[in-house]
Amino acid sequence: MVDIQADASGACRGRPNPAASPDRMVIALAGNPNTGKSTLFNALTGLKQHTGNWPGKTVMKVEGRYIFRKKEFILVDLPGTYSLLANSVEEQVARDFICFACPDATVVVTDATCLERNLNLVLQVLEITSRVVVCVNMMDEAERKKIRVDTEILSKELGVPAVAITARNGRGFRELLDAIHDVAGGVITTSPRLVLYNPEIERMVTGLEQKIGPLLPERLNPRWVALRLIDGDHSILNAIKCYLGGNAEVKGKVHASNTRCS
Ligand SMILES: Nc1nc2c(ncn2[C@@H]2O[C@H](COP(=O)(O)OP(=O)(O)OP(=O)(O)O)[C@@H](O)[C@H]2O)c(=O)[nH]1
Ligand SMILES: [Mg+2]
Repeated sequence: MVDIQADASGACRGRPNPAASPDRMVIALAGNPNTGKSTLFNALTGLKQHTGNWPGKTVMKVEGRYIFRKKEFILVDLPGTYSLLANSVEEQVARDFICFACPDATVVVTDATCLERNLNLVLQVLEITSRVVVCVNMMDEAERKKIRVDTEILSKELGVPAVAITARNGRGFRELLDAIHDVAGGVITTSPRLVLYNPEIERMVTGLEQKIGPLLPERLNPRWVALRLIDGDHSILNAIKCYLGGNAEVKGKVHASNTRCS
């Protein structure tokens, strides 16, 4: 089993994930608790991650693999979270993996029966990375409740592929695997919908983004880091320090830029 660590030193300094190669993609499975991530993970990898009908079953990330179109995909089942603001261990594990381990794609698993609530996390992930596939799970339940989900419109609105599945019986898997393959391999170029904040915040973001952009690794989104700093999320400074291999100079410069801006 390939060991993928979100904290693999230097993993994100403009270099792809060390576990990745042209024939091996690293895919993160994110989503709200109880949306069926582990059920999907088990179905694709043949492993037996614990699943059950209560939130918070997956606490740490777990890795498995599957082969599709002669390529190896390392699938990482992340803990369920409602946000990526690092307010809990689960949120921090999920955030750090998506931000710093440089997955080739992140699949956000949502529950078709309460899609609106799930989209909050989708928008947060889209602020971090453009390599996203939105997976609309529990279609069997949605149909039972006479809920219709138009994945074509959803995909257009979000700017990334959206695929409807039922993880329990494998419905929609082929389309999902195609979408993951295409996004991870860069066959599809996405244009994720970004949340725009009020003009004052946008001005601050632009200023900060310009200052910290050159200091950050290529695949770490400066807009997202700027938003977190404006939000007063100091854990991001520690995460940057940690994942940039303890580069105190970078941390100091980012910190100074943030202080000047605020
Ligand atoms: N009806 C239906 N139930 C599903 C489907 N997928 C998963 N479930 C059920 O939903 C519950 C939660 O599934 P999990 O796979 O454990 O969810 P999870 O997202 O990994 O949960 P956390 O680890 O807590 O974040 C389980 O009872 C699953 O059997 C589906 O497509 N349809
Ligand atoms: Mg789980």
